[in-house]
Amino acid sequence: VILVLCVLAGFVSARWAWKCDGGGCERTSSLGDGLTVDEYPSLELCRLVCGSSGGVWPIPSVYSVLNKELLYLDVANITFNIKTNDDASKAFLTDVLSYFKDSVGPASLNCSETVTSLSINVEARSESLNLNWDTNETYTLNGQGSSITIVGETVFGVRHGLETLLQLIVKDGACFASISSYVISDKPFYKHRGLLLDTARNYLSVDMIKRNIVGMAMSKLNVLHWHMSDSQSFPFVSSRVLNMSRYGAYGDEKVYSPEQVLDLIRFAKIRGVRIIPEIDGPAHVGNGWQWGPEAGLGNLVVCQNKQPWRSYCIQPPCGQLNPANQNIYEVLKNIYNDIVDLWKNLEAFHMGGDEVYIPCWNSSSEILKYIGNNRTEERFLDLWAEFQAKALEVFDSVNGGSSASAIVWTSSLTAPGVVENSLPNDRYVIQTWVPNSDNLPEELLALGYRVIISTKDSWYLDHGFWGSTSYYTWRKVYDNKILTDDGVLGGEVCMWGELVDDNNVESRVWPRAAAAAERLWSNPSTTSVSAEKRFFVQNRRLADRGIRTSVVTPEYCVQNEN
Ligand code: CP6
Repeated sequence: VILVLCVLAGFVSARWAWKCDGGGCERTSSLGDGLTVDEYPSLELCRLVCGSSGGVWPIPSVYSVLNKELLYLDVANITFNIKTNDDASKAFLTDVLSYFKDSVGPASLNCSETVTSLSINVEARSESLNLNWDTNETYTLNGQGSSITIVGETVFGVRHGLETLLQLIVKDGACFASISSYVISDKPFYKHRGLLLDTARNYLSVDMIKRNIVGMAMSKLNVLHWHMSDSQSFPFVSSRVLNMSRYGAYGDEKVYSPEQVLDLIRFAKIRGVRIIPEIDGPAHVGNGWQWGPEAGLGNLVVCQNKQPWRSYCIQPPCGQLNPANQNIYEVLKNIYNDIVDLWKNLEAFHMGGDEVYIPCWNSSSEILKYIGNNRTEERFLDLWAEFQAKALEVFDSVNGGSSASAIVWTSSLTAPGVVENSLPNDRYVIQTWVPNSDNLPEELLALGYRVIISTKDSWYLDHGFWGSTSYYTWRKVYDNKILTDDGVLGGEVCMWGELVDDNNVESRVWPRAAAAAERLWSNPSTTSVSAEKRFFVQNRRLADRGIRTSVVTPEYCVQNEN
């Protein structure tokens, strides 16, 4: 009976074979009695052997196959050897390796192939545990039969190597397989490879943020830009200014406590992701700031909820900080202090600085009194620049005097002709969100600013809020080639939160953020056309890890070459 079952099982798996025809993987139509040469039992295995760069996403700089013969692995028995110069790096890599073990999949169930046990040797050459724009993320990955060696300049490079290795260990029914011998050497094109999540328009649970961080780690994205606050809500629990979340959160549970923030920072770091927090201002504020008068601090915010909103802001509900009231800086200082306490080594901080609407300030008698009779646009821009300078000064005062980079969005304050006199180019990094047709990024680079690019016509994942129905497909995201100037730190795809919450955010972010990830890590000269098959594989990996990623094509196109 057992013999009959085995023959049947062989028969069935043969039906579902994929054939490597040199250029790609084709579903075989033959009902055979087992696999012939160049036939593989699963599409994933076929792509590993036959597809470009083993199906690895983002595509590595160098990928050479020395022996493509399959090797079946006993993933329950992996020996790890960690080589570092210090205990902290060793402890960090121990955490990364346990992430690796948890991610490789359930230990081999009942694999009928002969399995080899794996020995994974990892080495981080330098001692730095800081993840920032100077971090060297280079790695080499050398697979020689059952022995795998990953060498990175830093632990973060090693981590990327392990992420690549995860993609090269492919599940095949009850077995895990890899190819026998290969060498990969890899490094990122851009230093800053980000995803913006907005938890102010709608609350996202800590678990949901973590799920997105896992997707980021899988695609070697390294910055989670956390847009924590906006005019609608202030969910961050500031221990020094508890009123912010008391007045500003959507509910008692819809907050991020200090413990949760610490947990997220740590969770992200193990996955090679640094979280850059954004407390937006002086515009995009409101909820959370309304307690000033009761506390004897005066009006901290002006135009809050003022109608008709189009006269006072760009998006309702209106609200802008009141720069005539010096108490706002003491409150900001306390909020920043809590942020600095949690983040410790905060080397980049996002100050927002977007979409200040001058008519709001111009409608406040308090502010008009403060600025005197000169009510020109230049005077209001000066007031705004004064806000940025004072906010940065209080930030510096609590950040141990270290000069972290301050990131701001492009706005009328960052226009050439204004920006040079408002924001020193050695302190500010400017995040551009103009369409590709606009040459503002070039102009800012010429003025000596470093920039992060979030192209509005390709990298805004929230499209729809402004009434358009066009959908930003993964191809459009992938094909958005950004400037390659040294001053371009990289880019971010933005998931603004007006129309997403825990129910749909994952499927709007994924797999498009993975498309941006390859643009930012590999920056291939080719387009999405040649990346398509690997991209489909990556999307399956995301789904296999439990991420509710969107499907981007009929499965037919995933299974067939043409
Ligand atoms: N929220 C904040 C937003 C946007 C910005 N800042 C935004 C503007 C235009 C589009 C999408 C998003 N929702 N705080 C601009 C940086 Cl099309």
